[in-house]
This record gives sequence, structure tokens and C-alpha cells, in this order.
Amino acid sequence: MADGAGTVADRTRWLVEDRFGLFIHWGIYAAAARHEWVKSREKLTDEHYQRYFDHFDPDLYDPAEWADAAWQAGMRYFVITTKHHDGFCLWDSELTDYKATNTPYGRDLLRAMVDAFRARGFKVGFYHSLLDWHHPEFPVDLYHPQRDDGDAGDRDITKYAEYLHGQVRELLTNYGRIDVMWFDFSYPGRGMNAKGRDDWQSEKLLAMVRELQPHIIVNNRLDLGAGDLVTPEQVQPTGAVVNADEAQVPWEACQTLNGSWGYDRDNLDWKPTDLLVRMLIDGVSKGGNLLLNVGPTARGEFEPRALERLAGIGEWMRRHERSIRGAGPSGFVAPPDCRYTQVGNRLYLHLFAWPMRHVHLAGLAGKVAYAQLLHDASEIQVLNQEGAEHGHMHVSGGEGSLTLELPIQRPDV
Ligand code: FUL
Repeated sequence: MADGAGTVADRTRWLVEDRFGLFIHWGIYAAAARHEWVKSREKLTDEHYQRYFDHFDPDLYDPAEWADAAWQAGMRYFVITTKHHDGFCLWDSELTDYKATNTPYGRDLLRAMVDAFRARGFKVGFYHSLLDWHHPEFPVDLYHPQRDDGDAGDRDITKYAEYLHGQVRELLTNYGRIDVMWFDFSYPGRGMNAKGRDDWQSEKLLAMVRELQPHIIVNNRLDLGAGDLVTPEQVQPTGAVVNADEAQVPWEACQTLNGSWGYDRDNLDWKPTDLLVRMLIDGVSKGGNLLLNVGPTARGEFEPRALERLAGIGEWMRRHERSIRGAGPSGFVAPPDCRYTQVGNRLYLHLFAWPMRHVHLAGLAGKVAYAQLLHDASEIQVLNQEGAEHGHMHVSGGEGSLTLELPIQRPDV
């Protein structure tokens, strides 16, 4: 892929260090309040979908509040949907009328957000959809709600490509330094129309992005190899993620709070806070990040179910942040139901299930100078430092392993 400033490792250093970011899916689909794909899933006509545009007035929108909630949760970068597949633009694009400034709200939603998050200390990421269900020249493809009959008609993908590139140029020119470009998503043929006319020209698009913001991290969804960042969606990888050359690459699992990215009022499938914390730990233990999503309401708020979870994660992060920020995988193999994260010579053992008093750590005999619980810095007794073969067999975990003696009760933190 086209070069940016430095190597991939140079570009992604801050992101790998931060480990935890906020994804925001926000657009007029928040008014429908039943998933950001509602237009496609329910095959809504443009006329029907227009009602969400006509009634979009997020009067309670205060991005400084969003930034506070996310910062307190321990997130340090954010990625906002500048345009999702429905084509609605959060910013005052000169290339379309289909934008926030023409809704009853009447203002550029993106600028206020970028300003507020940047002021709070966040790095800024832009999600931008390569698909566009609103643009008249976006060709026939499987992903278009009304145009899945294989008839491209006279639609001209080259005109759409011009629009797409022009909008990305606006975004990367008018909002200062942008740290992440999160494209979504490519597929075979890249929107080529039925007459086999050109596609949306990902290579050219990428070259422009690199030229405008050389340091920017570009994700893998242009389908030009791994990009700077691989983005598993709603799955936790089983281990390190590698590219076609088997080299490890930075990765970021994007995860929803409830299975939907956009605000989804009647969805009850909310992940509990402790599961979200475990997802964060699991990712870091495998060398990855977590980009956790909130879908704000059409009045411009994070709903209580989301806020409650962010606050809960923040409570945990307050005491355990140092096992996450700047941390990565360990060379040691963790016991079942446990994860290791490591920073320098500090090894953090995360116990997903509380054991029956003793936990045995393979390969660590003689290597642990001191052990403590992280939340209260209380000492943990280390048994069998000399290795299990000399130790008490009833607490041994095999040769070379040592044993930690834990409190009976799992600390509630
Ligand atoms: C997918 C999109 O289709 C979803 O709506 C969401 O934006 C997710 C992060 O990426 O490909």
C-alpha cells in the first residue's frame, strides 16, 4: 500500500499505546432507532427515509459531555461516522445537500465534535463509508436497498468516485490533523457497475489520503492488503493477527454494546460491563485494541444504558489502567480462563474465573520478585518459587510453575 510517514509501526505507535477507543455511529438512522442498516434491511424507499432527515434535530447534542464520558471510561481516541452507508453527512460538505446543515438542526455536527474531543485530549478518527445508498451514481450492488436487481442502468461509478474522493479531501483538509481514516467497506468489484465500468479507485484514494495527512493511520477496509490496522468486527481474534507475509500487524476489534452500531431502542441484547472489560483485556493480551461503539440518540445523547457501561469500565480502568495502557502480550502462557498482559518486566494476570484458592503459573518459578493484587496493592503469597518438583504436590502446577495463593473471595472491583 502507498507509503505514509514512517513505517506502519511508527504511525500506529500512539494507537497501540492507547489501546482503547470510542467508536460513534451517528446519523439520521438514530431517528428510526432500529439499526444503522434500517434503510437496507427494511427496503425503505428514499421518500420514506427522508422523514428521518426532515425530523433530525438533536437539540441536546453536547459533544463535550460525550468526550467526558469516554475519557472517564479510559478511551483516548475516537472514530466518528462522517458518512455511513445511507449517505447522510454529518459535516457541511460542499458536494451534497444531504447533510446535517440542511436538517432542522442546521449546524455542522462534525466540527463541534472534533473540537470538543480534541480539547479533551483525544486523537481524532474519521469513519467514512465507501458505499452510498443516496448518491444517484452509486451503482447496482448487493448492498443497495433498492438496487439489488442487478440493473446498473446508466449509473456512472466514475462520477461517484469523484464525489467520494472529493468528500474525503474535504474531511482531510478542513478539520485539522486527523489521526485515523477508517474506511468501510470494500468488496469484489468495488462497486463496479454491470457494464464493467471503473470502480471507486481505492489506490488513488489512498494516495490522496497519504498526501493530505502523511502520518494518518488507514485501516484495512479499502482491501489493499492489511493497511495500517486490521479491524476484526464483533469478534475477538484467537491470537496475534498477521498479514499475508505472516508478520504481526496492529489490530483493533470493533465491538458494539448491543449488537447494533446505530442507536437501537428496543434491542435488549446489551453486553454486561464485566464482559466489556474482559474484551478489552483479551484484546490487549493478544496485541490488539478495542474500539467500543456508542450509538447516540437522535436528540444527541448517549443513552443511560451506554453511559452506565462507560462509567463501569471507567471504574475498573481507574485501578487497572496500568495493565492496559502501553501493555501488550506476554511470552508466558496464561492458565485457563486467564489472560496475561505485560508492560516491561511487569506481568499482569487477569483472572476471568476466580480459582479455588490457588492458581499455578507455568514457567514462572524463580522469576517473580513480588506479587500483589492490583486494585489495592495487597501482597499475594507466592508458593513453589523453586519450581513444583520441589514443592508441595497438592498445590503444584507442574515443573517450572509457581503458585499464587489468592483470597477466598474474589475482590469486587
Ligand atoms: C460494517 C458496517 O456495515 C456496519 O454498519 C458498521 O459500520 C460496522 C463497523 O462496519 O461493515
